[in-house]
Amino acid sequence: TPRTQTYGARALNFTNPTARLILETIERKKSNLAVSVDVTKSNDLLAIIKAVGPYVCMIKTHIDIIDDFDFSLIKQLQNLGHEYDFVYFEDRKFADIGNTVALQYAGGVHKIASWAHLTNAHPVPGPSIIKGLSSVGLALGRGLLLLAEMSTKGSLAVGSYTEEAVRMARQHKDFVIGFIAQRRMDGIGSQLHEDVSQDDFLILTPGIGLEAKGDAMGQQYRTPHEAVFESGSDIIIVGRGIYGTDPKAVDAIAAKAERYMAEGWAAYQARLTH
Ligand code: S5P
Repeated sequence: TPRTQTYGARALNFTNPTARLILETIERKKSNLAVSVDVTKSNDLLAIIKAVGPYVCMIKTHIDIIDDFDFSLIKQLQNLGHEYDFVYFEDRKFADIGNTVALQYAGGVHKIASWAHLTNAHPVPGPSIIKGLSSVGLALGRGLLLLAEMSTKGSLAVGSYTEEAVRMARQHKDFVIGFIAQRRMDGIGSQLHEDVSQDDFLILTPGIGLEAKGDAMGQQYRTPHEAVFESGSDIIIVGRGIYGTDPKAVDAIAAKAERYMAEGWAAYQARLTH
């Protein structure tokens, strides 16, 4: 099963080029760490990416929180991506009808589809949201994650909602490459007599922290070991646990990234042999 396959071997389970690129990058860099850089100034964003670049397979952005956004920032982001060998995940959390999300994904100020390898969507509108986004992203080789679960206290993405999200993904495996979730989704949402044993989806897990248990706004943290070893997650997403409160403290930020990378990789290696 995917849980005990190496990342490199799992690249062959996918036809989507972004899924393959992510798995090959993880294998090459021996890092299943994605850093979520939720800062509001372009210069801080670039400085943090430079600091954590050597330790990540992926950088997750919220491009719409950048106060001084100018499209020239994208070229600089792409250069760093090439220099340090990681992919971009724009955490846009699309949630509208197909026609609207296609416009939001392709255009506006941020032109997400033109640079983000990966983005995500809430399954709440149903399969039409995948249709809309894939009409833009599929031909570009992009990938999509569905938010099957959330890390927050009282999340409504549970039970049959999560199961339906997995069913929607199974119908669109060319474009939907995985989930934002807190655990593996293997077998979840499968219909009677359906063989899903060969299904592979990437599980990206936010709400990861080694020190805090949560924040004042409902975020809940688990450790890399809990996510990757116990729950079978593939990629840990870490934000404030790495960049803390001072975006200028780049040495401390780099050291934290190295630590999370080591913890995430150790948990994966332990998983392979258990
Ligand atoms: O369920 C979720 C899904 C996401 S994508 N919970 C989350 O926290 N996220 C995102 O992960 C969130 O938008 C933020 O960018 C990041 C977590 O940041 P941290 O600082 O709490 O690690």
